[in-house]
Amino acid sequence: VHERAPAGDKDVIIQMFEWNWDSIAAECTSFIGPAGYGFVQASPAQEHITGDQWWTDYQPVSYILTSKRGDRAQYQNMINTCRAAGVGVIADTIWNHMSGLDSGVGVAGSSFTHYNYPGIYDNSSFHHCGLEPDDTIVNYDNRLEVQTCQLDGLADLATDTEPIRERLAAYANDLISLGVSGLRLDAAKHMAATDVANMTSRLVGTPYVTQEVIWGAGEPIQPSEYIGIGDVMEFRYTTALLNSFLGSNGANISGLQDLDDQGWVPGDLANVFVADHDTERNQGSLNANSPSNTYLLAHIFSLAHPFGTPTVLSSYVGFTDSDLGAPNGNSGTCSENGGSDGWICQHRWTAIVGMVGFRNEVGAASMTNWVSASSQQIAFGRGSAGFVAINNADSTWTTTFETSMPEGSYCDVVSGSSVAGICSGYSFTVSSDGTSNVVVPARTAIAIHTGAQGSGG
Ligand code: AAO
Repeated sequence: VHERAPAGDKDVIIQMFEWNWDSIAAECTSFIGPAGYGFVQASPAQEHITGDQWWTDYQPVSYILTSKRGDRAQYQNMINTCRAAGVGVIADTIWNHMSGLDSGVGVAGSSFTHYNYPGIYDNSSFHHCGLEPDDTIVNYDNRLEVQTCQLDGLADLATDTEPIRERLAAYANDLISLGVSGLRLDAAKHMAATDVANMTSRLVGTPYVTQEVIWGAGEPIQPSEYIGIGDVMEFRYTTALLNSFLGSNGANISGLQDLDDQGWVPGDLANVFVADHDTERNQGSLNANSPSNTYLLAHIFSLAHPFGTPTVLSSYVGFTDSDLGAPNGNSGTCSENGGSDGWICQHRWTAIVGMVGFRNEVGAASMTNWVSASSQQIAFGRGSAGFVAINNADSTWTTTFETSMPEGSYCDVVSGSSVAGICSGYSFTVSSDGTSNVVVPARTAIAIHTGAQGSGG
């Protein structure tokens, strides 16, 4: 079992999709650390195929730590700088496969062919499943095919054999030796859970582990098979937020109270997210183009609800193009409350930063005072430390909420923050009986917590 941040105690991860190492380092110091995030998940570090598309990263060709985003020294500097700002780095790692190309030269100069990576792997290092004409996965209802054929034609490493297990554990341990705090295991579903467990048992220390195992209807491979290893990315949560906030497929946000009840992986082993880099592209989730503020409201929900360890995707515009690589030479840039130069900088949005503060303040406090005024209006508290109301309807929600919070005047952290006791956004009072009279405009939310007291605004 691997390390994880205690619930609510600086446990929020930002997926810094495609940000280069120098820009992540700078952002850790100037913003991410002070804002109270726990971790940044950086794009893959190992040498990959050349090309302008973002997905070149997911076709590794060697274990040299040189990618589009920087070299080994820059990666080390990013880890050191982020750690000094109180932020751990999670490495996105690829254990399942190598490239899908017939031949080429990687970004660090390594020559390769589909099944030959000189000095590392040869033809015998790969599964050749023989179940499909070109060995590429077609049928997700066949466990053996999913785990021994090729995902998108990517050369499938024989993770059931000793040399491969040894090589991949050495790769992960190299990253750990540089100081990474955790690992994302890309395409974990395409490796047998016993293979993954064997390799993680060889890791030095107890890094946080989150595994990409996409649940699919009727598929034999289940996310639950992987929970003994570490966290699992719970895509059913992502789908539920998509449907609930859009009011599609009969779902509504009033159905999101008890998420331990849904047959998903347990909350303390679930890594949850409104969107990741795949789903923002393939309509598998809400994204920054979603209507009626639903993308932001879903983030507020995700950071307020106790279920799971949340990841916030920070990405760039143009994700509707499935190939487009990152802007500005992969150098992430933000303005005060958002992005610039093509970057969106979701992690800087006022409401998201405010809710990270909320989450850190409420910690492991359980949900209290759940109320749902209609199918698209919910509110709940977190112990006596915080209270949130989300109005995902097209009409104003005016009511007297019962909170469990102490009497006081609090800043709404969705619209602003508390600066020396003055609220830069709205403020709300809680009276001695815990009630608060609140007006929540259509398609907005309000959130207050004991760490942001103040008045005015
Ligand atoms: C590129 C080219 C390809 C070319 C290949 C080789 O695009 O045309 O063949 O190179 O030369 C990324 C890109 C790929 C890219 C690849 C390598 O997305 O386009 O290929 O880099 O450069 C499956 C896997 C999952 C994987 C996902 C994309 O299970 O692990 O496909 N995600 C990760 C990364 C991803 C990356 C890779 C893996 C590869 O996050 O960025 O690919 O390293 C169902 C199945 C899922 C399956 C999806 C998509 O999901 O259950 O297992 O994911 O289909 O095939 C609902 C359903 C759910 C369904 C989902 C589909 O949610 O409930 O069952 O919809 O959206």
